[in-house]
Order: sequence, then C-alpha cells, then structure tokens
Amino acid sequence: MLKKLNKVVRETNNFLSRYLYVQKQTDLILPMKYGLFPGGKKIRSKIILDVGKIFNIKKEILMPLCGAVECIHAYSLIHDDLPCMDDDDLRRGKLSTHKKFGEATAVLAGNSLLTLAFEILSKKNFNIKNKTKTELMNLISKCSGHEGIAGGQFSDLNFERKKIPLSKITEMQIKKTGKLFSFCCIAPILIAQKYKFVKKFEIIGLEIGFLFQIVDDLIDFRGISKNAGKKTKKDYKKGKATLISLLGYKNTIKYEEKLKKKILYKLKNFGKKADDLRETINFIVKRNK
Ligand code: GRG
Repeated sequence: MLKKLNKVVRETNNFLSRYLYVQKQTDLILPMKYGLFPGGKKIRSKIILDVGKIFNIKKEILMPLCGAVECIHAYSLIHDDLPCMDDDDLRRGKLSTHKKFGEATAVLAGNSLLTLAFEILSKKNFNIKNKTKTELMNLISKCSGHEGIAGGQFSDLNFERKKIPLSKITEMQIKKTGKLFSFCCIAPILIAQKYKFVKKFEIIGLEIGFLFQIVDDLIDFRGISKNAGKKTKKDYKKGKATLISLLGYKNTIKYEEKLKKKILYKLKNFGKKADDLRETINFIVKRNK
C-alpha cells in the first residue's frame, strides 16, 4: 500500500508542480507551494483513483481532480493552523505557513489555492463533458463551504469546552472532514455517468472521512508528535469535542473498528476492482500520521 500511495504522491505533486510552473510567478506562488509540498499523504487523491478504478476511469482523466482536491485540502490546512483557528506552529513536520511567511500571506496563499482548484477544474484540458464539469464544480463548492469544510470548522471551534452529544460531534466531523472525502468518492462516478451509484458512494465517502477523522483524533490522543508531523495532545488541552472526549479511548477504538467493518461490507459487491479502495481504508485505520 505504501508503495502505491507514494506513487500517488509523486503523480499528484508532478501534476501540481507542472500546473504552477506555467502560472504567472507572483509573490504568492512560493507560500502556495510551501502549503502544497512536500509532505501530505495525498490520501484524498488515492481515493479518487481507487474509485476511478472501480468505474473504469483512466488515471490521466482524474489527475486534475486530484490536483484540485489537494489544493482545497492544503488551503484548509493553512487556514486551520492560523492563530484565529487552531493555532498551530507545525504542519507536515515543518513550520506552518503563517509561521514561515506571516499571517496575511498565509491567508492570501490559502485563498489563492482555493481559487486555483476551480481554475484547474474549469480548464479545457480537463477532458470531460462540460455538463459533468459543472456538476463537479457545484459539488466541490458545496463540500467546501458552509455546508461542508468551513461549516464543520465553525462547529469545531464553537464546540470547544462544551458538552456536545454524539450526534452533533458526528455531524461536525462529517462536515469538516467527511464532505471532501465524499466528493472524492462521487466525482469519478459522475465522470463515468453511473448515476445510480452516487448515493451509495456519497455515504461511503462520508463514512471514510469520519473514520479518517476518528483516527486523526486517536493520533492526537496517543501523542507521538514526531510521527504525526504536528503538535499532538492538543484536543484535550483545547477541550475539543471529539469521540474520545465523549466515549473514552477504548470505546472510540471499538467505534472505529465497527465503522471500518461497516464501510468494507458496503463494498462487498464490487469484487477485485475495489481491492485498492479496501486497502486504502485499512491503511487509514493503521496509519500513525
Ligand atoms: C473552506 C476549505 C475551507 C477551509 C476553511 C480552516 C478550515 C475552514 C477548515 C479546516 C478543516 C480541517 C483542517 C479539517 C481536518 C481534516 C484533517 C483530518 C486533516 C489532516 O489531513 P491529512 O492527514 O493531511 O490527510 P496531510 O498532511 O497528509 O495532507
């Protein structure tokens, strides 16, 4: 799995490097690149390619999608680290973007990465039908904005030091992390025009994202900062509403195991073509960064 994931890292980074190389070399290019490379597991890109494999979509067609999703993801991390958000000095084993370039630059580099995602998706050489492009841009907007990542982040900040019920924590984490994963699962299906599978994979994506976030919280709880490439044990100090704060460590592990099994069961009818996606789901649970 690690070999396959590293290949996705190389290919996605190559796509983005080439894309940025032909852009006008403004003063924001450097902090944008800093937020994008190096580091980053590119797990969202891997999922796009895994689902693409199930629906027979060639990798070359999917690369702009991977690039666009990684731009939005990198943007969310840059802004997440800002003092007015989660206030982190370290990301991907190096100084966070605002620590390196200053807050104003980090805000603008983040904004530029968001708009770059839409630029990539609207390009002529993203070789899919215009109708599908519009569907993808509509969906990625919904997943990133107030109904998705931004809305989830808002709740995450608002829930600090409050007693929050499981349903609300789940809803917040599904927005903050699950929505972009669900986009990764739906996008190749929209390209393949296999609309009857959209709902099923939307839910699978939300659940994979939720699983990913639970593991992220467990990594923070276990607190091996050197592996994680960022400060750990922060959730407890900040009074974050997580599954661990509500259910405790052991029950969270049980919850995680159950959720993983539930997702894998939903893939049972997809045969060998879903093996890569199964492998990615298992990797998500085993990862330590
Ligand atoms: C509207 C896109 C957007 C952002 C503004 C700041 C913010 C609102 C949202 C932050 C959301 C956030 C940071 C969610 C956490 C998701 C998560 C678990 C990130 C870590 O992902 P990895 O482990 O990171 O895939 P790497 O470094 O491997 O790429």
